[in-house]
Amino acid sequence: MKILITGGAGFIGSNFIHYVIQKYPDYEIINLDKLTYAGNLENLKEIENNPNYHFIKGDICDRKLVTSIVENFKIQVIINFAAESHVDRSIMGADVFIQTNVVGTQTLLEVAREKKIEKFVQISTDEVYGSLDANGKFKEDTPLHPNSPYSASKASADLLALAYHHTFGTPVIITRCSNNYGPYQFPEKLIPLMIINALNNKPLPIYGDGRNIRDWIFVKDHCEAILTVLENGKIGEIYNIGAENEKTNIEIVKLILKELNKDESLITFVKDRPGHDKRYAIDANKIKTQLGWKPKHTFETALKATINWYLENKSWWNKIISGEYLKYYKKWYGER
Ligand code: NAD
Ligand code: TDX
Repeated sequence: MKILITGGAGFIGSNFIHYVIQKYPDYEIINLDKLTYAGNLENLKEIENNPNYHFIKGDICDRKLVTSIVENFKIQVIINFAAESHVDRSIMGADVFIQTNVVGTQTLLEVAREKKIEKFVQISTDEVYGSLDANGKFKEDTPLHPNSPYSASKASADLLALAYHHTFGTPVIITRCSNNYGPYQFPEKLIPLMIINALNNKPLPIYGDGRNIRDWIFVKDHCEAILTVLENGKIGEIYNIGAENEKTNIEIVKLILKELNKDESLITFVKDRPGHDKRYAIDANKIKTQLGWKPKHTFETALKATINWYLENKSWWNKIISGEYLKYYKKWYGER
């Protein structure tokens, strides 16, 4: 199998590449990544010399480049992880989100159509469904109601993917997963940000009252679900992915502090995120019953493993939390 993975130098993409290379050493993987602030080739250091792995620096919006990769490597499958992925950054400036998440996805779909790709997996998110109150869960047929520029751009990409399937028969499958955590996650997202701030004895900024709820899944379970969908998913279908693990943000932060033996006085309540979604919860029964996938990790053990990973990889994140990150951090949190 020859797979084009876009955004493979980011958090989930790099975890996915490690997972697939280990499981199927004979698969050929081509990683196309623009290396934005979120892309990091260190995530893939251990496999960079693997003869079945190829990295190409480039933009998914570059149709000529994508076409030449598909032709030269005889690509059969595209898995599109590439995206601008942080809600707060989409609030600070949405342009690049529309460019990469919407125009970029459409560019890939166009090449997939033209070159008759065998499968196109669009990695989407539960955020396209919007926000829940205390009851209910997102199902695949829950109406789309994205609330942030980020989620609106991801919902747009989903609609384009479905339209390409409907109109041209492009073999699209969409996955919509809940909040991920694990190794290599960029420390702008809740869990790594809180681990690193706690380790540096810096304030832990909690938006609003800390009672917003997210449904957490370990990244390796997400990767396994994506591979399951790639292998057994039905063309034209959407699959929700989640691990039935709802937690308030304040619960998460307290767990991290406890694990690191740090004082709760580090917790600082700050101005809320504008348009902050209250609750996400995934109903993953379709992938469980139809494709036989289920998560293997419990939150307690996988959170501990994640914290240990950040403890053991200080040089990885120390390099990140300077430069662009510092500018972003000062601007966003300075205003709260
Ligand atoms: P990330 O921000 O860590 O990584 C994104 C990667 O895409 C980076 O390597 C970046 O360099 C690359 N990229 C950005 N723009 C590009 C472009 N124009 N061309 C080529 N490469 C480009 O994101 P992530 O958290 O790994 O998320 C991966 C995918 O999964 C995204 O599509 C996201 O919407 C989705 N998702 C994420 C989560 C989560 O909790 N992180 C949950 C559900 C779905
Ligand atoms: O400093 C913070 N303080 C805080 O209270 C940060 C960064 C976050 N939060 C809150 C906001 C959310 O309620 O924590 C929760 C999680 O925030 P993020 O890590 O930014 O994730 P979220 O906004 O839920 O979106 C994530 O899940 C779905 C990913 O970033 C998306 O890429 C994915 O699609």
